Amino acid sequence: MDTPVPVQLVQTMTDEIRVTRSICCYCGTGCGVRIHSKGEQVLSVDGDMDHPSNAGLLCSKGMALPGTIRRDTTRVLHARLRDRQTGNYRQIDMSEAFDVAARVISSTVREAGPQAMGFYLSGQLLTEDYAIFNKMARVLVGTNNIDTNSRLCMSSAVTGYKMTLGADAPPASYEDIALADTVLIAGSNMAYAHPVLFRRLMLARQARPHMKIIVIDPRNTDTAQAADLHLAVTPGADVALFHAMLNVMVWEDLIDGDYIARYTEGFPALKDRIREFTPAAAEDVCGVAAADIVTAARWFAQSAATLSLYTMGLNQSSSGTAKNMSLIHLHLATGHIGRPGTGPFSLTGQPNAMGGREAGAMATLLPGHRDPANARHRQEVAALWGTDSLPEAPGYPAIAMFDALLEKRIRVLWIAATNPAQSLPDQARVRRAMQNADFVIVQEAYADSETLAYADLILPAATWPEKEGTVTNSERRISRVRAAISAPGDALADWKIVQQVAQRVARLIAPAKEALFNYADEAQIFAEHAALTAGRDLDYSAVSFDLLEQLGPVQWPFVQTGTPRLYTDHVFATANGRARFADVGYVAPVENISAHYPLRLTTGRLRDHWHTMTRTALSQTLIGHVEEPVIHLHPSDMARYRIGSQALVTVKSRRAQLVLPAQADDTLKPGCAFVPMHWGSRFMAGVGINGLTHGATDPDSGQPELKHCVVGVALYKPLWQAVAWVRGDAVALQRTLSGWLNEFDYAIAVPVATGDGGLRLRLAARAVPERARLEQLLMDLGIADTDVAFDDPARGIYRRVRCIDGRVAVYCLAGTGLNAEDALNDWADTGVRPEPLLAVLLGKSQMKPRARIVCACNGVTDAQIVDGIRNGMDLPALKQNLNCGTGCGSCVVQINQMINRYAGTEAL
Ligand SMILES: Nc1nc2c(c(=O)[nH]1)N[C@H]1C(S)=C(S)[C@@H](COP(=O)(O)OP(=O)(O)OC[C@H]3O[C@@H](n4cnc5c(=O)[nH]c(N)nc54)[C@H](O)[C@@H]3O)O[C@H]1N2
Ligand SMILES: Nc1nc2c(c(=O)[nH]1)N[C@H]1C(S)=C(S)[C@@H](COP(=O)(O)OP(=O)(O)OC[C@H]3O[C@@H](n4cnc5c(=O)[nH]c(N)nc54)[C@H](O)[C@@H]3O)O[C@H]1N2
Ligand code: SF4
Ligand SMILES: [Mo]
Repeated sequence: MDTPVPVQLVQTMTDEIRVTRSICCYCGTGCGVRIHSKGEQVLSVDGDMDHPSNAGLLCSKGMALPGTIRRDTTRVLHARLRDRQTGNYRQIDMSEAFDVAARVISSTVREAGPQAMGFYLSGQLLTEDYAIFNKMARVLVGTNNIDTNSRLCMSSAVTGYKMTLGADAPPASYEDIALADTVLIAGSNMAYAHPVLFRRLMLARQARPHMKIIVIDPRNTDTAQAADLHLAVTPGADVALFHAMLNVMVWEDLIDGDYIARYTEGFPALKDRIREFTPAAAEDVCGVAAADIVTAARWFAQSAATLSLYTMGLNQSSSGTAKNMSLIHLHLATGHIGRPGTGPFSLTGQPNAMGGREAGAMATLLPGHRDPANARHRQEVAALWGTDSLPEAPGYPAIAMFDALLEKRIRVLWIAATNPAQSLPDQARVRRAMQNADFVIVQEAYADSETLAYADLILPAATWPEKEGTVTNSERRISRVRAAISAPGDALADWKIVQQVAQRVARLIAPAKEALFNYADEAQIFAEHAALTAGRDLDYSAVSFDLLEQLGPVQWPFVQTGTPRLYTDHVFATANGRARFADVGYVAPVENISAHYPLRLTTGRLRDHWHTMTRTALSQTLIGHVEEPVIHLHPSDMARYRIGSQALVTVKSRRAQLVLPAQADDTLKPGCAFVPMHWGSRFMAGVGINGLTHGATDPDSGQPELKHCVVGVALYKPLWQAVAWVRGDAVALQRTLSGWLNEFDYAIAVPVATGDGGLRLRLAARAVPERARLEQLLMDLGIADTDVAFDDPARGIYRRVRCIDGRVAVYCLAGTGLNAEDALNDWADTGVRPEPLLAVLLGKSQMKPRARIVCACNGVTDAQIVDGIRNGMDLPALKQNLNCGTGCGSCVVQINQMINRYAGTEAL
């Protein structure tokens, strides 16, 4: 007889803590992580000491990953189909969902032709996901209409590399950061967007005190504050600046004539072109002092090894390709390439934007860095994919794809792992396009993405840490992503969803092709993909899942070993082996300032949020760094337009307007404004920041100018305002209250990091809202009738609080008597003790400003740190006493800024 297994033992087995080595799912640094999990729960994440890209380091977002993994309704758990008539969704099982998708796609192809179908994907898919999507689009549907959000991100870097060096390949490695003598950082806020690389840079400088850091950014960011030289360029004017640097190098004979003669072509024409870009002439265009341009040129040219790191400040521009090329020129002219510590190193944004470029899952690319306009390339790929030919008609890049959708040239769009209802520019147009579509499929992992509202069919996707596959990071390093837990509900890995739909489409329109999608697992897809790189610049046909298991992450090209550095023989990837100087001129941004739109608005990232926040808004530790969207304005502009700190302003562009609180920020150039990209229509009235931006693109890369549009600001004078706070699950509360946002000129609903958490709602209007609506709002807040109420409904005044078990559970302060500051600086100890709150509601006490989290890892607030500084603590003392800055270290720059500002001051 079998001995029964003791229950205790079974439990220990399933409760065992497993450690899974994988990769962080956020930025293109591609840090190795170790996921500690138990059953289906991720307990914690730490840095993988053995991963060469981060050697154990992680930033605040990486550390906070466990808080973003929930298996509840924050996830898309099941497929849902919309009834076109009623607009209602019905849950369906996965096989019905696959059938529906297959029927829609095959009938569209049959009736309207392959060009009526479009795929809009993401730099956050794994290489295997891309590979199968790409094969489905080109082989089965027969269209090149496949593009990704990398069009908004890396496409100018791709064209910049191809047009100068001949191939889309960042030539340097992270180890070069520690070997450089001059580091030029252009249009990159690494301290926020690539924090682990920034840490590596700071450590490198400690070890090499002579290292010079130059930062080119219109804002004096945390990154710029660490620089030896900050060039506050006028937004959009980088080409003029780089040309002027080259002008200085030529004039002062700092170029490497021998290098130029032996390894490059095209220099004479460029040399003629840059003659007029004297530092004095450039000063007017790019707003950087001529003397600083000269210094930057000398530091760049005269150092033994110069490395450039650059990102969206260059790429997201109508002259993004020219910006990339004119920076690469500086490397070619001085020979700072192909040696340790040198090179033009474009940092990738998303975790697998590189993989997408390698897999060729974009309208302008084919697998293995091939070109869909090249007949030989098409033939090579067709042969390897086991089909006769690939489509010739050019596909639409992202912006044009949504235009085509608007104009019904594309009828059906399949969207995966991106949230275009927030991240694409000119939202009004994008949203109209999706509304206009015959059918939209949205394959999504998280339940609150704005784009889901436009879906006819919702497909539940697995996400990190539920997926297996590979990613390639900025330094061309291919790493394995491994699943630590299973996917919740019906969610499936993206490639499995595509496989199921593709096989069904094949059965309906091309039965012979069904077998082309017979993959047993990720390793097989990878093997086919890797074979497509054979003989190409990126060749990693020798890499397999087995090899990655043996060797760990490797850098391409990988023939016998990986390649840390490209072009060490100075033979470039062009037809004749010579790198090319391109004769590019300076072209100003598409929009120019005018009397109505006197400010240049730029947009970008914050340290602790990721894009449209579907994940980071779920983490209690991440939401505290910056809780709400504001518009940053220079103090001189605030004075000019008579805007007080925290006052609400109307921000108006040629397309839309938005009401936001203004925040004085002297890190901006006068005449410039900044709004973070993260908050969309889920969190605020309107459609978010991309209502304001425009869709004009770079002519070579098709990348939109997300970093520049012109706006006007005017004080918004609310007649009526409200601030409310509700304790409870922020996601659930948000869903209940989000319907209210568009009833007001200004409205936000954001999760709260401090105190009891919950949700904060702020509203403003120019008239007192209707009484019935306000009373309905009190109902939705759960304070329709309370013991304590100070109301004057005629004036829209409602001061309500409800306490449960001696703690505040919800309050609302609404009325005409509030000034903006009262409403914006709401209660510090949210929900803890009722008495002081009651005093505030009665108007007998002032509100205290809220504390803000500085150190996300250990939850240390600005108030605590300022207190410590005022008590004489320096950085080591603060670390020791408060524990701040001792986790991932992402906040150390900010703490140092606070020390500079508050040391020796006293509390008022
Ligand atoms: N915390 C966090 N990190 C991220 C992300 C995130 O969402 N959150 N996203 C990832 C992704 S996909 C990307 S693409 C990267 C982006 O990384 P970054 O490009 O570093 O981030 P941004 O904040 O978009 O823009 C960088 C800087 O460009 C500056 N800039 C604006 N206009 C100009 C200009 O004309 N010239 C120059 N020289 N500079 C200009 C802005 O002031 C800003 O400081 O970050 C990645 N990492
Ligand atoms: N104004 C302005 N706009 C910008 C930018 C800017 O600087 N300024 N930057 C641009 C840039 S560089 C970028 S990269 C884009 C980013 O823009 P988006 O790609 O729209 O941003 P994310 O929020 O990362 O969207 C990813 C989506 O995929 C979902 N998801 C997560 N994991 C998975 C998965 O495994 N499978 C599937 N199917 N779904 C998943 C997430 O919940 C989320 O909804 O924004 C661009 N837009
Ligand atoms: S730097 Fe931070 S966000 Fe980027 S991969 Fe590393 S841990 Fe993740
Ligand atoms: Mo990006």
